[in-house]
Amino acid sequence: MKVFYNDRHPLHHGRHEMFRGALVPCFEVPARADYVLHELKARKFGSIESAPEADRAILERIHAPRYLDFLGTAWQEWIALDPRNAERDALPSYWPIRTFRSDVLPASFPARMGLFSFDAGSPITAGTWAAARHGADCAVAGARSLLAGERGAFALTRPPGHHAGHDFFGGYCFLNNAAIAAQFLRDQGLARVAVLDLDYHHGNGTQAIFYQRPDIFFASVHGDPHTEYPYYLGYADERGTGKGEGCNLNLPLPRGTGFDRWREAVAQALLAIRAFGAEALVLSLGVDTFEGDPISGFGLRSEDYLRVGADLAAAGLPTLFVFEGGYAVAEVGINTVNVLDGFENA
Ligand code: OKP
Ligand code: ZN
Repeated sequence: MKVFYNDRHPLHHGRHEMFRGALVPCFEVPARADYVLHELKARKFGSIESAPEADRAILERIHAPRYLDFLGTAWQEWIALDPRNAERDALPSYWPIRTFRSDVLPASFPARMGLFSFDAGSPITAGTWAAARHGADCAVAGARSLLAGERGAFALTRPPGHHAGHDFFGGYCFLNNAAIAAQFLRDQGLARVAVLDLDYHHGNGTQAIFYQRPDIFFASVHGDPHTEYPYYLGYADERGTGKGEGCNLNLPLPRGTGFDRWREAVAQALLAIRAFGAEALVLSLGVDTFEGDPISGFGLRSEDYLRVGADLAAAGLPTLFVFEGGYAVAEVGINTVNVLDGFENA
């Protein structure tokens, strides 16, 4: 399997995120992707490829131009506020919640930060744009390889993407790599594409982007948002709207769910994807479903991920794996490569 590795990912290294009133060290760290790369090499799995730059027009199929402009200059604007800001990451403090306007683009940078975000846990650093931008390149390159006839491909990148929406960041995500890849597959001629999100956290960004779309199915198995991040989306009654009605499937599960029950839900999602008639699958691959994950609550074990990969292979669709969450840093490599190995060697 070709692995499109974002070698610029270390440029995004947040120092702190706001958590329950305190700045705490970031969970989403460069070592996560390093461990995956290390495990790929140790097991001689796949060929590591680099991705050419994708046209900005491909990103604009998913993201608003004014949002991309904001991300591209955010760090410069942050340090222009105060040179000492170079020593701290940019986090928002204000948000235009209900009754405020979001059509006006304020001149104030902190005001724009809030306009384009939904939490205070997703720091922008000096290299965030460079890392996120090249991550999108990797996702597009992975999609291209499926179009060229590959059965599987892996975009190994961070920061992750599935919480990022048309014009907002949050949940450590800035550009929605999976959505960009799915849209690219459509634009290159596939009639129907599915995104299956197996990260512990609901992929609110991906869902929102495709919610009205009859041609891109979104399915997700995740922690129940009544108690789990991102809280405000991911409920079972969200089924899509307008022409997209019936093309969104949420399967929330309670904190504490183990592999057998989780696997049944994934099987249900795959059946729906088959019934939809998808020609390709984009898999948001978070391994924060692992029992040892520090911020999540499912109970998958490392060996379970081999079976996950085999189940995905049995769906019989060309599949692009896109790396998302997983914070038990030392095990992230084994768990991720187990999925790919299970898929390849099923
Ligand atoms: C991103 B992805 C811990 C609280 C949770 C947000 C979690 C984002 C998860 N400080 N903060 O879906 O893995
Ligand atoms: Zn997650």
